[in-house]
Amino acid sequence: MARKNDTPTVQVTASPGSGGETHQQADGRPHITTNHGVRISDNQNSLKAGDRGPTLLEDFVLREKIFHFDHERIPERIVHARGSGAHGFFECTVAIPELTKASLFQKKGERVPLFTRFSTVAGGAGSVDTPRDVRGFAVKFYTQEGNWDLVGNNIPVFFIQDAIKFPDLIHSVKMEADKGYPQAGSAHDTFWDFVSLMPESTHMVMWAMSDRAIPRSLRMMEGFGVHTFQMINAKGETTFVKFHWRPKLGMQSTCWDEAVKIAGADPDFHRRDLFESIESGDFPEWELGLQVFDEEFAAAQSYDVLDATKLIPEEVLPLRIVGRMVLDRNVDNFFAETEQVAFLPTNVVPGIDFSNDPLLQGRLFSYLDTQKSRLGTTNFHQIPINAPKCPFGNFQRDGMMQMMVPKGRANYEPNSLGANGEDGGPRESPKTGFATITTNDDRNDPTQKLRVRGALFADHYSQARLFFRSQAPIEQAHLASAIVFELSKVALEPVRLRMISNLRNVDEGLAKRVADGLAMDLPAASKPAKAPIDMEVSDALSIVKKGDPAMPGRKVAILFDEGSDKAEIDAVVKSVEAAGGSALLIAPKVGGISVKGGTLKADGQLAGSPSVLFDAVAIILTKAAAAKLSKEGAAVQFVMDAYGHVKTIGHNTGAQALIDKAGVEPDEGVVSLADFAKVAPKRHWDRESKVRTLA
Ligand code: HDE
Repeated sequence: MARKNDTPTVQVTASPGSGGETHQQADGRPHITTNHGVRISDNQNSLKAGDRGPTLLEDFVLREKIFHFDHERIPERIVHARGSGAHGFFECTVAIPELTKASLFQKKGERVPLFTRFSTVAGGAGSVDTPRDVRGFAVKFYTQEGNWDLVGNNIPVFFIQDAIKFPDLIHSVKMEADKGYPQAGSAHDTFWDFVSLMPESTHMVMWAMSDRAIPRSLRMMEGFGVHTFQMINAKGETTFVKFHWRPKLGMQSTCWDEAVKIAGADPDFHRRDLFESIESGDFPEWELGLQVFDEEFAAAQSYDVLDATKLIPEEVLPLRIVGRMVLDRNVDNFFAETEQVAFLPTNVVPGIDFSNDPLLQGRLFSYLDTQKSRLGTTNFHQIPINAPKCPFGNFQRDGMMQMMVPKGRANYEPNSLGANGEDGGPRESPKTGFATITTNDDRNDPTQKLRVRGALFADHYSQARLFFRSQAPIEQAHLASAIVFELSKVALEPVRLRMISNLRNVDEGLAKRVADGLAMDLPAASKPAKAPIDMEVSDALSIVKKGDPAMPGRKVAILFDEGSDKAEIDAVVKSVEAAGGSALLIAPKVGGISVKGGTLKADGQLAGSPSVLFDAVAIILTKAAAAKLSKEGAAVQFVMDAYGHVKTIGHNTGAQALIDKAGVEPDEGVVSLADFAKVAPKRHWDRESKVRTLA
């Protein structure tokens, strides 16, 4: 269930056993093993049939090694594929409880761990570090209230205003679809074609063609959340905010000629620079600044603050520096951490919220989706780099690569298993949980974002009552009996009681029948959120009231044996088929059986063709055969079941002994062969009270 994500340690070569000397070689080095822990004696030679023979399929060591290698790659990010990341921390330098209740901003000096990934946008994972391009600037804060991902860029605006244009923008900037080039660059037809047709891109093009797009170092770039976000404090007061990262080292760019030459001299220029500076203890650092404003300010600007192609000049709205980010630890493993880190703009914590920026709104869909495609499983949040460092747990279960082993049976909510001494699992936190800011971004717009249902949705019982009351008496009895049966299987007594309490709001009689059926006292009725009303009974809700079933599509069994009259059998077959049903012959033996008037083969053998497989049965026997079958369990059961299941039973006079043995009492459903086809598909419900007790 809830679990803490301890710092992950990945042992590449050690046996994953209990550790200790037995799992180490004499020189202290771990044994190399297969993925399943078996020590490998020879990691140099595959198993062959003779020293020059073919490699053997039996060589599981070789096969596992190559198999795993074959699957080492995962899909690269559709954008921002080339990136470099590092661990670090965020420190609050100015507490801002008046703006936000987010835990990481509550106390000066408080730190939270984080992971930051910088990236280019257009190039593939193996492309160079210094093309002219926007740089991604994505930060995952592992706060005590869950992960907050601030997934920004090094440029404060964007090319497009609405997420629906993003696939077009990216298709146009990436290598051209037919040629497969250029790699990692916007200097080509399709990109400029697109932006020339999209005037809203013009502002971003200014930035993208500026020296900001050829940074000297990842450590010397500004970062921006780009969109307008919202903050909410403990009193419920909200404010708009834009996020800015300011590098301690100041900003610096390369010359274009330099960038081009660096691409050849050191394609990993930025990755190396970041790694080496952290390795040498020269930790890159940024200040976090906020532009905070209200609706009045927003309304007074000449542009819309929800438009991601616009910025708010600092001179108009200065930054408030509230914290610092320090990157002080390189990754241990590029793939496990930098490649598998999955940023989600939807990762916000209580105190931080979105705005209606249509670009941001689209991003809220995209990232979760893409991580499933990239990392292959909805459980990507369990990968150590993505897992929260605070306790987390819910009722989401299973899926590929499930790493958690939840105990108990509570995998749904609400549940009352806790009252039974079981682990009922986690519950929602109305006070401290994330709650969406309800006001619309345009505070004059009365529309609210609410997790609610309309008032009339609170009527949960009127139509349950309508359904029950519209049923025929026999159907009501079946329904009550079904509930009695199901609840008799429920071992938790409070659950049975609660259910009966609820049933009292449906129909008092039903509740009483169920309570009687379980031999329980009738509990008080539960209090409905909205009192039920009595609706006009609807016959259309009843199966029985819709009338008797017709023959088409129904199956009829004709039980016969040696000596039966073929003419009688043929007549029943004919009448059933004429009415649209199908007739199947059932006998103790399936091969040729001599009957009066010929030989007949059966479609089914009696023991393997019980009457439950048919809608009605006809029994055509000689007296002698009926006497014989009266001692045959399968035959007696055949008739007994047909009777007990209130089916039509047609029979000739010869069959009477078997009919009697099965305890069949005469009623309108026990008929002569002449009348059989007319009533065959019908169930004779009046009989039911004679054969079983109903609630
Ligand atoms: Fe992204 N973006 N984006 N983006 N973005 C991705 O998610 C997307 C946008 C940004 O280091 C993808 O995990 C849409 C703006 C960064 O792992 C994908 C839209 C900004 C990163 C995606 C945008 C960004 C991504 C690809 C238009 C700056 C790399 C792989 C609505 C504020 C994060 C992935 C990392 C990555 C979608 C626009 C920044 C496909 C649909 C604006 C820094 O989900």
